[in-house]
Amino acid sequence: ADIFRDTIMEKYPPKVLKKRKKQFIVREADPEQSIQANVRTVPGIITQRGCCYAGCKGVVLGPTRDIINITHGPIGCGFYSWLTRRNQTRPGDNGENYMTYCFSTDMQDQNIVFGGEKLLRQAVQEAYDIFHPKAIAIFSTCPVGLIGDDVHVIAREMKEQFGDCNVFAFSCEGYKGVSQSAGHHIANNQIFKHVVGTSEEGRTGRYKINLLGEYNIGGDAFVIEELLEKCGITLVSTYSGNSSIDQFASSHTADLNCIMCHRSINYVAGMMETKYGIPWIKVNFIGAEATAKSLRKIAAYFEEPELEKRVEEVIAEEIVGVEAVLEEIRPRTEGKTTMLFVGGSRAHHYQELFKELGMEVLAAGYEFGHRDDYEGRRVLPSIKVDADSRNIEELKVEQDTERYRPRKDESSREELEQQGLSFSSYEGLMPEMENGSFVVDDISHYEMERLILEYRPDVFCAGIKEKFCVQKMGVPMKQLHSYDYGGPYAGFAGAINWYREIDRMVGSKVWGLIGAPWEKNRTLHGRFVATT
Ligand code: CFM
Ligand code: HCA
Repeated sequence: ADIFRDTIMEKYPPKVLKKRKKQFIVREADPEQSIQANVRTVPGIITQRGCCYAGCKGVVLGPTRDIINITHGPIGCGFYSWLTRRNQTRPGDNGENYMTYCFSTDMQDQNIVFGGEKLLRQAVQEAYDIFHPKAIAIFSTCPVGLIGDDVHVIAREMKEQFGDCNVFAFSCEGYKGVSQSAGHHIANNQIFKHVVGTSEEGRTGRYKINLLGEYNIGGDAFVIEELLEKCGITLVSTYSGNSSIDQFASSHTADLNCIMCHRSINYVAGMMETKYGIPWIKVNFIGAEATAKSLRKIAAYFEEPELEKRVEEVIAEEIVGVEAVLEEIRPRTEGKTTMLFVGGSRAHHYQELFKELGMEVLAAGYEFGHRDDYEGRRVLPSIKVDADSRNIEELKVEQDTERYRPRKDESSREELEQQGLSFSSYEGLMPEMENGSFVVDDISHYEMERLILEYRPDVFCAGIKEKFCVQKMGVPMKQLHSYDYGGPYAGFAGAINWYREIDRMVGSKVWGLIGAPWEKNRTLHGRFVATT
């Protein structure tokens, strides 16, 4: 593996080679092994990354149904981010759902020259007049930051003027930061500042949790909602799959935060703990085993035998179906191989599902994960803050004088830790990976092609930009962002869907038949003759 890696790296100029080597590593037994991440992509390399605006507007805020999201900028950004992420929702009680709309200020050249503030005010007013929504959010695209429109002042003034509509803005210009990841942080900050804690009317129940970092792609959140309900656990809010602004507003009334996607949402969890005293734990509902483990963690936290009993009953009930399907499928998938390159958490979470199928992960990596997503949160103090991350505001959060209420005192927290429930912790992707496998940050198309040619995995997992390149190489490709047209894959029901899907994909004969006809049988022959 080391030699092969060097042959890939060999093609790079020395400076690029030096940088890529730190981001393209062969997994070793060393628990301290480190990787470089969350740094700028080398210009000219074909990356899969997206921009800060995508992370803020598309990812974190996109799935919330009843906030009108206005893209302030030229029409392309708004249009491109319109319904591309398969984040599903149910219309709320009042039927409000703006997700099917695309709101944009449609900035033109003259607005770039003379300023776009007037245009933005008009758009916010128009949205308010037509829809009377509970909230309007403004998202800045690249030119807004360059020309200096003050979106925050406009938001504040219009909020005051309306009186019954929360208006807030995001300085999430595409270029801010090295990837989508910057946009997650900015989204977390503004939701925390302008929405969390603005309503005390949350859902009531004995076991109240928030689910953070679950975006309901392909209906995943629906499956988890159902499962939690079956266990008698009350979901106060989800950030942000199938969510509404009222859920965020009252999310500080929950007693536990459960983090699915650590990368995109850990900031809100940290801030809620400081301000309101809500602890957080890492969960993962991708994989049947992982789902059972996550439910047990939640039950352990509440320390109520009644809940623990109910959770065990639900697991026992659900696992029967899972095991029956695995028994049928696993003989066909056992020993097959895969590679996963996705965002900032799925390249880790989906390894659970492959393990259940007896498949081997040859290579994995994130587009924009940070070192803590690879190596675990223990490395946080050693992460260097560079110019790109310094760019993004760190909110100074303090205990709420009235509403701070530690949900667990020190001694019961310690006791739970001793029993194996760890708080505020995430181990990352790397411990999951076998020695000799590859961990690659911000993989390029060139590196991806070399890996595929050398190892020919039985299925390759990534996004739309890789999809057709991979399929043309005769390798089945599963999109782990949109799930292609499939899903849900979360929870027990989702795991069953996944097993069936992967079984079909690795068993299909069609991929062996796609050699181009001219590769076998050349019909045209030619000779290049130089002319003077
Ligand atoms: Fe979290 Fe996500 Fe992901 Fe992500 Fe994304 Fe996504 Fe993703 Mo695409 S929030 S980091 S920014 S799990 S949109 S739902 S699939 S890259 S791995
Ligand atoms: C984004 C969204 C994306 C893109 C997916 C892909 C998603 O990063 O802006 O490249 O296939 O999940 O929809 O990650």
